[in-house]
Amino acid sequence: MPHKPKNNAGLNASASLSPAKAATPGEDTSSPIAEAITPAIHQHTPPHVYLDDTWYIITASTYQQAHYLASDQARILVRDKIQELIQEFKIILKAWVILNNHYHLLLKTHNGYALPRFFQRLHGGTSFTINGLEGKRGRKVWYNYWDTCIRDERGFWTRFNYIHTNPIKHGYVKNLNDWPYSSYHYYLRIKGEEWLTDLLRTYPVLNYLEGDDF
Ligand code: NI
Repeated sequence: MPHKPKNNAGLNASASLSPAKAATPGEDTSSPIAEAITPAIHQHTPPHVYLDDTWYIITASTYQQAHYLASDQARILVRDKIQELIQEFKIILKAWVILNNHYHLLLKTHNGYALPRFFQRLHGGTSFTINGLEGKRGRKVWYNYWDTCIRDERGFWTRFNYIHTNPIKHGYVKNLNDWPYSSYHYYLRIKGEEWLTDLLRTYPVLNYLEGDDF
């Protein structure tokens, strides 16, 4: 599997996180942050609602929530494919985490209609190899994905924290440091632990945010 240490931790986050933008949560003036607080809605069924230049949290699940991403190989494959495609689709990725049977992305796109194609490519491009790792050709790997539009600063940073604390929520680890497949390490490196801890304190994660399973 191709390793890309240069961008590993943050995937393409370096492109989206200039120090000035990150210094204060929500100072990213290029994002259309509205005042209205919209309750988090976990859409279990399509249609997806696409808006341009909008932040989304995306949750994508394996088929029947099977643990097809339980190996390092599979997780690295998905991570690297995400990295490749966000560049191709010019998506700004702010946070990500890959678990054993799903992943979460916090992203912004200038063209919401590109998202279905993005996930088609991501899932299509990884299914074959994941099945190959286990000698299971033709098996359905991915189920679906859900997008939730983020409309305010609190919603944004709560999702940011939600993603990074997800390995704890799912019982994989007790310490955020111990799960390598997220952007947590990237921010730990470039922003430091105090910055991350402060965000967690300011924007605590509500467990019901994206549903119990995810
Ligand atoms: Ni999750």
